[in-house]
Amino acid sequence: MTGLILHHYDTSPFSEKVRLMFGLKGLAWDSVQAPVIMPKPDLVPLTGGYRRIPVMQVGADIYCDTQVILAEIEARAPNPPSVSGAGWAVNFWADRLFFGVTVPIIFGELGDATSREFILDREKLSGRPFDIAAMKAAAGVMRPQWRAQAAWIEAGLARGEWLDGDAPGLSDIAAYMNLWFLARNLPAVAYGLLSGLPRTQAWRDRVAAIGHGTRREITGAQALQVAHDAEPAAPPAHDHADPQALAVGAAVTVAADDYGRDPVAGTLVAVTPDRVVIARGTPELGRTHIHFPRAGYRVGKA
Ligand SMILES: N[C@@H](CCC(=O)N[C@@H](CS)C(=O)NCC(=O)O)C(=O)O
Repeated sequence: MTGLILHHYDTSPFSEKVRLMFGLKGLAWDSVQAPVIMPKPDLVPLTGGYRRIPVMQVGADIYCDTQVILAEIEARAPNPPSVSGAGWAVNFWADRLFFGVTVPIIFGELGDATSREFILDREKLSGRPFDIAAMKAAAGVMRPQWRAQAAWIEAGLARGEWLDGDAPGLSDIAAYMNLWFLARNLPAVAYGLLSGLPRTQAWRDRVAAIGHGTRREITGAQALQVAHDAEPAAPPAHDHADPQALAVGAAVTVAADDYGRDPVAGTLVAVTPDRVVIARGTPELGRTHIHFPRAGYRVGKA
């Protein structure tokens, strides 16, 4: 075991950010391939109900959402450093705004070939109809939106090879996710939308060449056994200036504020300005600590 376990699937764009971060840091990691739709019987016991992908696991510590996963990788493997300038803000833009225009472009084209099971699953995930006709109608409007945001990457590369400066980092990986997702599904559309953006085209190849580090497959059952056999690591120091005045030991729920809002219930272990950690205990796994970002998540009283 390498210690780092990633629950993911190969076609997941958010997972591609984490795989590239493993590559950037030259890390070895264990891969558990999760299903693309529910049920996810080897994942949900670890997360307490969070179903999105990817999830990172280190022993009995479970990291939900790429924001907290990437921060944890940075903390555990600080060299080479990956966070500079407005890296976290670029990451949130790429996850929400840039991704928000990439999805309708892809599913406006591919929606008719999408299985009924997938559509029903994503309707449950979003709480909204998976409206292929609306995505088709929106795709035309979204293409210039997408290209405008790709042009920001082009502008960001005017003075160097990387958005992060002299070396690749979080901004490069985050911004790249949407190019990867579009090009993997609709290569001709990506080619068209990137034409006239030569620095971005060359940068895309450089980011892809970062690779994924050293990957080894393990099973979901093995990952559950790892959690069962481990104790959670010492949590971060609790922020007593927390604006919600959350108290250690309180019964809370944590839920995403965009989609996949299933609340996860637990006992508050610590909050920091950018993270919330809750504890859960089950007969199957014993005590686990589940980590979520603050940005994009709501913490409520259980
Ligand atoms: N903000 C989350 C978003 C994750 C996300 O949207 N993941 C997609 C796959 S790329 C997902 O979970 N889709 C539903 C599923 O796989 O069940 C993150 O950064 O991790």
